[in-house]
Amino acid sequence: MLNSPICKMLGIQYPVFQGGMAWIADAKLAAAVSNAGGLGIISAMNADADYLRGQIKKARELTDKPIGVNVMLMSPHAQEAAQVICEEKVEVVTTGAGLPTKFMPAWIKAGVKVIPVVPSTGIAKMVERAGATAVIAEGGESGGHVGDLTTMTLVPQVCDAVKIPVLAAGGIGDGRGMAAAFMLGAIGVQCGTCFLLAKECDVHENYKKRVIAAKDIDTIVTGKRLGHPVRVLKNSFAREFFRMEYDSSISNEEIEKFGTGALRMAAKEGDEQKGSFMAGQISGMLKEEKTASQIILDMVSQAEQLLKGASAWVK
Ligand code: TUI
Repeated sequence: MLNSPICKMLGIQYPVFQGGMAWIADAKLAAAVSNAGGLGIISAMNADADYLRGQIKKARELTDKPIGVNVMLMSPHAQEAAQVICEEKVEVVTTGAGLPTKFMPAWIKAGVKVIPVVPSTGIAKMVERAGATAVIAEGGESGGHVGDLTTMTLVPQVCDAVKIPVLAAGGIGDGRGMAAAFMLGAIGVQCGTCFLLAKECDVHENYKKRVIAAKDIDTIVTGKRLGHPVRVLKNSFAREFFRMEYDSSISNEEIEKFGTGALRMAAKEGDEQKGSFMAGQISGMLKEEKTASQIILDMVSQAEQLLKGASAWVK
């Protein structure tokens, strides 16, 4: 059976984290993933303390397994989310879109394991020094906020740079990706896009339909000019955003305004024109809805087969 040190460290069965996708990763999805043996993660997104506390309490009713919370560090409510995480004694906090170091002493003091998402070796070393339990090295194949490096190049370099365990994210959607991540030195994976298609994921059905319909080349990175590049599915919103970025007569403020609320419009209203459908480059591989449990079991069993068979290459 596929097992790794992160399973024992966190008290989970399979080394699979579900990404804390804003407007999508709620208590229901996180509890389903944790019940399936992975680590379910609630997104604190841009919401206030009451929302997050409510989601944590709801998840606790749905599962007795460990859960995580993702703090999006660009959120104006990051500070209050950080405090709720301490008060509710969440087992794991993951962070994204910024440096979590100022929050880490309080989390560590409260017994919360801190596992930041990192886009580079420098940031990985910084959070290791600050007491991180592990890091998630996320390549630019992922959906949402992306760094510059690919998973293939980032993961082994982060593994060389730090002593703490490394999980891989970005472009991992089946057992092939998971086995490859282990070969690169990772001891687990985090997947976002494939959990969009979990039956327990209540994202709008148009979002799921778009991911299923997407081909390999159907994502694009927008937001580079604003300093927060975001990978999304191509649609009229994404094309217009991209065009505005290349028009020097349009100010950054106007572009920001154009993007405001677009993720919510995709995730909650399924607005195919004005919505921002964040999704990774593996969208083209995903063809059907499955339960969270089936997603994890299919991925893990395929990875096991591949890793067992890998010695066939060595004569
Ligand atoms: O955070 C993510 N993915 C996200 S956050 C998000 S919400 C959003 N909505 C609109 C615009 C921007 C964000 C959607 N998807 N993934 C983890 C991740 N973290 N990827 C890259 C990073 C990262 C980048 C820079 C982590 C640290 C970092 O530090 C350097 C710095 O300059 O802050």
